[in-house]
Amino acid sequence: MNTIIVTGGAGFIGSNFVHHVLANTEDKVVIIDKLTYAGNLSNLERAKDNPNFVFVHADICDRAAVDKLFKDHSPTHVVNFAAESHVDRSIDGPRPFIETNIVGTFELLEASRNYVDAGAENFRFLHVSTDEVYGSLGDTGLFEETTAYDPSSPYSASKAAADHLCLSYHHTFGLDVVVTNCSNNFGPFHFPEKLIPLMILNALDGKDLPIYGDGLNVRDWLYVEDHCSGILLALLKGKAGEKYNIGGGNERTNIEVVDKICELLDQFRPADQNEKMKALGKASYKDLKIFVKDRPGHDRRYAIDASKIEGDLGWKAAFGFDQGMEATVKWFLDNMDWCEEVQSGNYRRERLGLTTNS
Ligand code: NAD
Ligand code: TDX
Repeated sequence: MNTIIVTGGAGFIGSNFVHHVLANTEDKVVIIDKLTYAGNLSNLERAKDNPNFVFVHADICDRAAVDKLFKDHSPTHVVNFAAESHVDRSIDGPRPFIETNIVGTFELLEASRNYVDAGAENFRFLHVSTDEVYGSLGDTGLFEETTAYDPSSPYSASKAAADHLCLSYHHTFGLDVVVTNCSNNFGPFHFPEKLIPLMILNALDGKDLPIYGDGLNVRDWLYVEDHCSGILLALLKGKAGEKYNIGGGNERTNIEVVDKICELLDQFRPADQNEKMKALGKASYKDLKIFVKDRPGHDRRYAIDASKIEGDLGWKAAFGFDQGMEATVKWFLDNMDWCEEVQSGNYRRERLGLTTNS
């Protein structure tokens, strides 16, 4: 049986990964999470009585806490999700991105190196990263594992730095490290600052659906469950020192994504059954779309070539875009209590990430 330390396990993808591991393996998961605005224990409610589940409230930058975690649980694996993850927030305030994404990853790597030096065997460190490290594509081409890094935002620059640090620990110290770079995820427990959940919740409230710039920026969307299966496969079967790109081949413009959400809401919660829409006199959620000032430094297009993880490890996405979107919209409609709860801090779906000169 493996013992997997999952950093950031109370966030969006981390919590989905915890549920995926508990449902598909006999392994034990030990979560370390600082519970920032993006971390919510309610994401883990379903797992809390599982004997293979342990939660530790701590910061990955706190080396003493990380060392204690290794000592207490003797992990076979670490999967590092913990991060500041929102590009717009990295424009408003980059410092926490440097601290958690770079320094926090460094502390985890140092703790791992000492742990292995002290005699731990068959230990692996998997770092969860993003396609944003590769920068922006033009109209054609795909990101491959060998594509040069060219990050645009403080967020993607901090993730790029962490990726380099992780792989340097493999090359220099022989630590067993794997890095995965995934495209945009969506699904249950997605924090409502991000495009898809923000649009679902604003639409249901009869609020504007703010599309940045001309709305033609392209993202390659992947249902979160498919990302989790890719990470688990890379963790158990990937080759040390390798990078694996993960993506669904679902390129969509932001306008297409928002239109899809509106179509699903028009079907599942028609405007004439929504008091807020009735009060506005609007017949379709599409009537709420507005174009707003663009994100500073907005990357135009991301698209992943996932042929390496497909060919070498046999990974395949199980969910198509439409299928994943339907499941996601239904999940949000069925979990409005969760939506209320995670927004009970000081975030009210306001516009983030505009610089003074933008
Ligand atoms: P998220 O913001 O929803 O969750 C981040 C989690 O990390 C939260 O639970 C938070 O409390 C925790 N955390 C933050 N700082 C911490 C610290 N110092 N110590 C311990 N815990 C801390 O993020 P997400 O969308 O679930 O992303 C998870 C990882 O996947 C990130 O590394 C992100 O870069 C990467 N990623 C995300 C996407 C995406 O579409 N969301 C795509 C590719 C890669
Ligand atoms: O209100 C909005 N309007 C809008 O047009 C928001 C919040 C976003 N957008 C646009 C910006 C992007 O082109 O939608 C697209 C997606 O935006 P985000 O949801 O903020 O995601 P993105 O910036 O693409 O980054 C996401 O995918 C890669 C995650 O947040 C990262 O953590 C991950 O690394």
